[in-house]
Amino acid sequence: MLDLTGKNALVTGIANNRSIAWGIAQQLHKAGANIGISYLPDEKGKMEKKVAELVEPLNPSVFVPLNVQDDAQIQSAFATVGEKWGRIDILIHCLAFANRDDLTGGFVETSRSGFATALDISTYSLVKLCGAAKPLMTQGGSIVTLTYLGGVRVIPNYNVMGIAKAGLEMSVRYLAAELGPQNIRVNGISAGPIRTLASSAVGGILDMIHHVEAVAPLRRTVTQTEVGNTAAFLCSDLSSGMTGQILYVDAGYEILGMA
Ligand code: 0WE
Repeated sequence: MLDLTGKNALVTGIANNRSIAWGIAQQLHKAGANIGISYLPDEKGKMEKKVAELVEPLNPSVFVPLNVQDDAQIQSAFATVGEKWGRIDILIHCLAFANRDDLTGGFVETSRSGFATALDISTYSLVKLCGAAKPLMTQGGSIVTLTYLGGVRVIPNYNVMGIAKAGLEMSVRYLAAELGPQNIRVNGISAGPIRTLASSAVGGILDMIHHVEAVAPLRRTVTQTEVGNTAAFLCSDLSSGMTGQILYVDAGYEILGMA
């Protein structure tokens, strides 16, 4: 059975109770994992307070600030993990960002700095976090990241995030190949559209959700809990033979060639 007892799991990317990372953290906790949480710090400490209150029921034994654009924060976060846990077994990467004006209008208008920002936060961060986690994954491990269909097909307005997700999915394969000999598995979940803080800021997201509800094989969207259960599977021994894969949790939408 799905059992994560005795496993130490660091979950990144929780912003509020709609975050996919929150759905994942809850399912890992339910399966018995020891939970660590990172949050994106702000000047006023509002995020720290908000995320701390939200995750309290999971009794996190690690709670660290982590802005992935800051190498010192990455080093410090994993130093804390090393001190508190001695070892990490599970890393959940649920991070993405592009400038809002790069998620609308012409892709050819994408600025050099906007392109770099999107790939730094959304793509390079996985590589960097894997590098930081590797010396602490002394008994093997499982790393799971979140991706989207816009990384393999054209989705209107996803633009530079599509390039970031394409790079992320290829990073999953290179990381899986490199870390496999240490029994560290790296996989991705390609989730269908879900209403979250990130997606709600996107114009037309409701129309996209209604489209999925109308045409996806299961005639609905997916929930954070369903993504969380797939993540728990990928972190458990039930998936011990799998690495380098992208699993679609999208109510079947990806198989369609025409609605
Ligand atoms: O990966 C994502 C969200 C990515 C995202 C969203 C935002 C909105 C607010 C990254 N950066 C930002 N920056 C902001 O300032 N998704 C899969 C959700 C999503 O985003 C879209 C989508 C879907 C679906 C953007 C355009 C079109 C569809």
